[in-house]
Amino acid sequence: MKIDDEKYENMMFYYKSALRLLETELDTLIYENKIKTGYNPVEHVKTRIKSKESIFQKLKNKNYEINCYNIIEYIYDVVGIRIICAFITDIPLIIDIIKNDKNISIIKEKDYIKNPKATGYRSYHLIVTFPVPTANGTKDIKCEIQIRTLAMDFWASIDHKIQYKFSNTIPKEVTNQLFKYSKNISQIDQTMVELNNIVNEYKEKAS
Ligand code: 0O2
Repeated sequence: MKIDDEKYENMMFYYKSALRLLETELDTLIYENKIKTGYNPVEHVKTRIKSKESIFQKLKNKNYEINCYNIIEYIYDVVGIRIICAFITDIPLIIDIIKNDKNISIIKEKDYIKNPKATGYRSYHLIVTFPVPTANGTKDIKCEIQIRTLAMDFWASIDHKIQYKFSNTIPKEVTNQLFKYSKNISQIDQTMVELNNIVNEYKEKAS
């Protein structure tokens, strides 16, 4: 089915606005938290708007007809924001910062750290809505925020490149190895927290 180009572009305008506004909101939250606590749990933030091809493919995979209504209703990650942190213990701090914000409404939470995906994928996902001002009042736009450590991001980025979208067509040996490395990365994440704690205790005693 063909989607009307003009209608699609009009709809995307609001998604692009939501991305800009939510990114600014997160910048402010991170800044204010640093002023309040003296600690910044965020390493960096990456953003993207999902491509038209990926949106259509995702609707097809979910067996939905390709139209604007179904995009708005069933695709949660047209706006994607990824927050990367150094330590696994930073993740709950970032979740709290977002949950305490009055403008962001959480509609779904997926804890792929407590319950990793069968591939080995680990990350914490928040599906949220963010209000975008329009002449007729505000429009609540769905956005996905992924929160993960540098190590989880390293694994997920490589997994995305080499297997995620074609996991059925690649040798089992590759999927098995990736799964194994995801476990290794999880252990490294734990060890980094322990090392950081040792250094912090050492600094405290020294001061
Ligand atoms: P892309 O290309 O990254 O955008 P649902 O929320 O149930 O309607 P959805 O959105 O498939 O369905 O949920 P899910 O499984 O939580 O996946 C959301 C996103 O998480 C994916 O978006 C990926 O970005 C990421 N993800 C999920 N599983 C994996 C995985 O095994 N490996 C990697 N590398 N990333 C994963 P997209 O649209 O599938 O892909």
